[in-house]
Amino acid sequence: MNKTIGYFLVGVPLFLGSCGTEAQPAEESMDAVEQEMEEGPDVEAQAGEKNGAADAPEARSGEASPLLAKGEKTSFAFNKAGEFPIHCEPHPDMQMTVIVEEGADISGEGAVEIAGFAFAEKSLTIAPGTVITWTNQDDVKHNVAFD
Ligand SMILES: [Cu+2]
Repeated sequence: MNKTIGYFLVGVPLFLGSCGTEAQPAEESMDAVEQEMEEGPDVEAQAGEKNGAADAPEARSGEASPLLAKGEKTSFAFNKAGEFPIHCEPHPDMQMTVIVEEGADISGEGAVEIAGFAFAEKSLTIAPGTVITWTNQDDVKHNVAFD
């Protein structure tokens, strides 16, 4: 009995010791795996959204959406840093500016309502790669045109 207990007592610290040293890297790698798994679906979701807005043309001067009836949407991808002045072709007084710069709070995707003969945002600062979707809420047709 004593030999068994002794062996057991000796064995436990060894076991704990080996377990302790191995457990931490294992947990770290598990965290890394979990983070990768967490990032995985997000990346896929973003890719999916981009695919969903894959039709979204690159925002650039001279580009313009079709006229949007009430409830219709249009999307543009902003991949390059810079300022993008926007207006509505039937109503040139309707204006806004999208500012694209690294580190902006808005990334991935953003939305702007068009209502009351105005873009809901006068100025919108977004990170490169963001897709902005405009939705017309007016009975009158509007569009999104780049100066
Ligand atoms: Cu308009």
